[in-house]
Amino acid sequence: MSRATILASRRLRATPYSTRVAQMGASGYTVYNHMWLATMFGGLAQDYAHLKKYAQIWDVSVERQVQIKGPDAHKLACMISARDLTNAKVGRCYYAPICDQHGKIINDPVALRLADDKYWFSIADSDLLLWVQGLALGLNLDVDICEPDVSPLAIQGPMAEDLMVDVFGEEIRDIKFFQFKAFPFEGRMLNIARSGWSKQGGFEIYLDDGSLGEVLWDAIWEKGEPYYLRPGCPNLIERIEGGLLSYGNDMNRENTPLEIGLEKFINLDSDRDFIGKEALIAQRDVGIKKRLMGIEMDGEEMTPVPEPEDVVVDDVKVGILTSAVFSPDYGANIGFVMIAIEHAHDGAVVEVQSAQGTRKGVICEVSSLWSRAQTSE
Ligand code: THG
Repeated sequence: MSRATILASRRLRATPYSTRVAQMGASGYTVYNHMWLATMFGGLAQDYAHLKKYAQIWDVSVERQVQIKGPDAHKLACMISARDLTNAKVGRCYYAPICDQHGKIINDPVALRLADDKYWFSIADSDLLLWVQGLALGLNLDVDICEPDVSPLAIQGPMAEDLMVDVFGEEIRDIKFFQFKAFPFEGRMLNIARSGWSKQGGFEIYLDDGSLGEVLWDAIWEKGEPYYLRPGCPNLIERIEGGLLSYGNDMNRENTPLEIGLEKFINLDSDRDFIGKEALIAQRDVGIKKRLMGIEMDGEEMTPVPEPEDVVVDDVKVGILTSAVFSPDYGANIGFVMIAIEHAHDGAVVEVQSAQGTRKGVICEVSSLWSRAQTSE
């Protein structure tokens, strides 16, 4: 890989917290929704160990909101979402994969219902705004669609709740997982959800005024000491252990939700219609040909894979490794593979032909990576 750096420009958008992230020592970045996203501070393993014990503050502004507002907002939200939002409640979040007419995933956002006639789709890394605006225009729907000035700030880790209580008050404890409530801050009401892209627990604060970015960051930072607060970011090791899938890495426009194990979020048997439904029913009827699975690999400690690597059985390529890294708590290299259905079962043995050497791999369910990472601690 090249060691050259990325040159900053207006096209690569800064966030309301970018100055703090830089001051506090981000040591690596990626680009996500045309924005800077830190990937590392002290190092992947150090950030990971800290995240699993204390509290971290994450600039996740890259989780941009596609706002749909107006008389047809609910209708459009239901149409685009493979998750059934028919009875979506105000104040709740829903993991809501979005498919095209072929059932292929365009994005896998978290949907928030803010009001009867207002949704935010908190998106992964693809330009969902264009798809939603195009549909509204083509279908002549009475909605207003935009990317509002909303930049989530996440507080994650086992000590996140106590820290949030110190900043926003005891009522923070009443927020249930994947629900949100509004809290006053600097004369505004900010939506705060119990959610976030880690399995350590925590909150996401949807700041809706970018000019308050540093004020919000500093207000939390000042209360952070008892909780060993440090800056952080979505962590590769922790999210693989936790089975959190990354759009663009573990799935993309070539995959359907059935292939990546999201069928539990999608009801294909109800009357309701949504884009991609027929294609998904057809795929379910013939059966999927490949599936996303977990994998444990032996050999030297792996560093992140920049390219998908071949997964081979008897010299025949049967899949690709989509993400991988060494996990200290698991005590092995772990990752995800998109693998032919014949091999997509617990205990299947494969060979991974990695740029970091050929190694043996054993397939498992995505969810079983988590349990093993707990028990070996
Ligand atoms: N928070 C917000 N927006 C986001 C993300 C987020 N946008 C991009 C990306 N992350 C979307 N992908 C996911 C994937 C999984 C989850 C959240 C966002 C997640 N899943 C829970 C789990 O797997 O345990 C449960 C989901 C459920 O029960 O509905 O949290 O992180 N704002």
